[in-house]
Amino acid sequence: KVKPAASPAADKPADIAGNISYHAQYSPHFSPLAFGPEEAFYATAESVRDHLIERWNDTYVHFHKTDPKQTYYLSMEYLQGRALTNAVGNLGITGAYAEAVKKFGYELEALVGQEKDAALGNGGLGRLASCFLDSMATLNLPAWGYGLRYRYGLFKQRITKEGQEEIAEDWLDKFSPWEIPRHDVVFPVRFFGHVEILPDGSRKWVGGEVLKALAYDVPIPGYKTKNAISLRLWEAKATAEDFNLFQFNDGQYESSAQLHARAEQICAVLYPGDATEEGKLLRLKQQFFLCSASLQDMIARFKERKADRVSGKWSEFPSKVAVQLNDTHPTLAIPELMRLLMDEEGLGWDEAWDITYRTVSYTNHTVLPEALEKWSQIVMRKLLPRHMEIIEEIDKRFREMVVSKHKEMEGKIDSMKVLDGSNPQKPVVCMANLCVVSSHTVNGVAELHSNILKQELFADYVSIWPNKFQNKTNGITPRRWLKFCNPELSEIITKWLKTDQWTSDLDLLTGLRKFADDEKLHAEWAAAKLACKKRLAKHVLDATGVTIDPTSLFDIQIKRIHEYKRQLLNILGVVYRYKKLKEMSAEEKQKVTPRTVMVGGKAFATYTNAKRIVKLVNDVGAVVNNDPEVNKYLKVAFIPNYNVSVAEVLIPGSELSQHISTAGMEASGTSNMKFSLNGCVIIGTLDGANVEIREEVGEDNFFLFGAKADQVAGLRKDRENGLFKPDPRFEEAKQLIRSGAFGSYNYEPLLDSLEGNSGFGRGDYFLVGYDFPGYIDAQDRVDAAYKDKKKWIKMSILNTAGSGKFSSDRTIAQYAKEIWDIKASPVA
Ligand code: DL6
Repeated sequence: KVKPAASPAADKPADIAGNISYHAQYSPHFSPLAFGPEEAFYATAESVRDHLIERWNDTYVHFHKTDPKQTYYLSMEYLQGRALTNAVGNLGITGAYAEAVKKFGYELEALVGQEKDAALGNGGLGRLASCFLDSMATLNLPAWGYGLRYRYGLFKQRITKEGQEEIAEDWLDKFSPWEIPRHDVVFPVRFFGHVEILPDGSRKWVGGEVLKALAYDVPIPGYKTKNAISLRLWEAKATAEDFNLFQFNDGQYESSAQLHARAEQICAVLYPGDATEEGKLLRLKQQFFLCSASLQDMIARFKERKADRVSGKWSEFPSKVAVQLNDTHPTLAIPELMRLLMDEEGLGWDEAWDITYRTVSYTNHTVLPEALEKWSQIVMRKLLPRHMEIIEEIDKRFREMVVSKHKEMEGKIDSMKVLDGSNPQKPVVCMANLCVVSSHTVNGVAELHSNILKQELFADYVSIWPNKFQNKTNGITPRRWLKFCNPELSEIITKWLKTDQWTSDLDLLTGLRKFADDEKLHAEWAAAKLACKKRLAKHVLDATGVTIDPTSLFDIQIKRIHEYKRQLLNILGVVYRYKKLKEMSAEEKQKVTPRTVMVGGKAFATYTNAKRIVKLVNDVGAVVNNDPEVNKYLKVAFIPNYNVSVAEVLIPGSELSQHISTAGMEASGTSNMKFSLNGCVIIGTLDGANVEIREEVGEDNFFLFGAKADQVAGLRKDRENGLFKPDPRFEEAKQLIRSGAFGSYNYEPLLDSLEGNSGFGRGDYFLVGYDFPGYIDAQDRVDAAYKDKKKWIKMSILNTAGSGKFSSDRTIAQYAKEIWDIKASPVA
């Protein structure tokens, strides 16, 4: 009944409704007879997209005219989640859209639930990239993200009797209303082939197969600004010329379109299994595809913005372009930029190297040896022969530089080399070393992590380049992670601070400290928390069938399942708690703090021990939840398919969250920041950003336990030498699992990993046994503190009040000033 309006709506609900109606009719993806919640979501999203496109176009034109230095963030992962709430929220049109969709009989929240998560990432690294985009746009920075448009996002996790099952996540099943296919932005990307030496001595990479990279742009709106930046995602394509019509007509359907099939594989999934040689090759292809397409695009834009750049002016490049490598996955940007500058643009090595070095910077996100990428030189040479030559030259020149300028470091060269041929059968390229040698700046993601980089992983380089290494403590966007996901608490904060400016100046939250004992605030705070807990309890019931009590303590651990993150420590603690409850008299139980433990996270499909942990949590839950003697005091729920949208429900409803990695192993963590911001108290080790969170919120408002990072190596040695004496409580917990109390599944390989070095045992590398007693004691302190409601609410308020430092606006402002040297450029 609403009159269609073709032009983008203003912020008037009637106009907006007209525009939604227009999209329902003229951007039809569905039968004209249907306008259910799904159709309404797509029409609404397309209407919002009109606003985004306007801003995004204006921002592009503005940057084109003003030609500022621009940053390009290269990342294999983005965990964008849903976009609708964020888009209307950042544009300041939530109320108008909520009213508009009412005209069609819908609540905006109901439509929001129709959207699929864009899960083009795996965990913290990908979500960090998405938070960074939000902050770049909000701070009006000339900055873009580049990534891959994976057909299937991170798998959907289903929990069955056997444990985790993985199902392809089809986020593009219908279509994504947020992306704009750019048929005008296409670049060739070559694989395989060989290097030819031309008569003038220059080199050229020829032959092999050439695919096309097609751009899809996702506009990223800033909060309360006219700027909208781009997340440009590449898709691989083959062309009509690659299609063999003769073979097709001859009935050879598969061979007629071989290149098309190979193109489809490139962006099929994020992190394809790499146990096979084919899998490894595909991953390397993906990485190169991202780097090559993105760099060609940057160079094209560099030229486009000033006519005289077509014929050179290359020395200007680093003052116009900054490239940030998000971990080592986009390392190939280094040799690719060198190749483009030398072989395509005709520069000599020295000039190309100077430009590359001044353009590229690298963020390290892990010190885990297995996560530090090493690529086979054989595979690299086959797939990227010219790049292998360039990497060899970089390695050679680096060694020569050390010998000539840092003689004292000559003996250390082995730890710094780019090419490692120590195993002649399997020579490798050390990607992190290539990044350090070729970047002007290297940063870690929390103070502790950056210190470990300087003192351990990259210590030898520090002697050569003392000023190359920086820290940039991670951050999270306060818009998605408080304002939009927790409207109840946000309103209270705005009311007590008498401003909503905290959403873009998060340090203002410290203003809550002076009300930390105010009873009125306590009552409002507790009511908001309870509302969020009820919403969460409904999610748990819908997703698992487990009923949980919103008055119990909500204790949450959500993150990728990994042995170093120690979900096993958590569940062993639960098993011990269960055992004690079983031994208690009815009177003793009356004194217990009822608790609901929730664990969520995905285990990588081939990571067997992580999958065993998922199974164990589920098995323990099945027994505990159905035990009438215990289930009033303890419930355990494994939350399936943890993703950004699920986190947006879980985090606001949390009271205690677990960040309990072995010290020194979690580079930063970012969910710890989200929890603390939402007034959740942390139980944790001195690891990653926990250290800084504890400093900010105050040590009385953080439950600390466990070994410190600098003790870990010694404790592992002690363990090896038989000097470790396990706490009886640790033994009791393991024994109860071994007794079959939680089913007959064979948990021996998991439990044995906590024992000595025999059998499956790896000598408890992650120190679960060492930290167990401290963990149980800390949990006892939690129980006691929770009984004192006043004390707990005060701790909760002080957590929120101390979270200002962890805004990604702060992090990105530091990158902009201290690494990229870029400045805000707002659209007028
Ligand atoms: O920096 C973002 C994020 C950190 O918060 C996590 O602590 C860290 O584990 C993660 N790193 C990675 C890289 N690979 N691994 N493991 O995902 O980065």
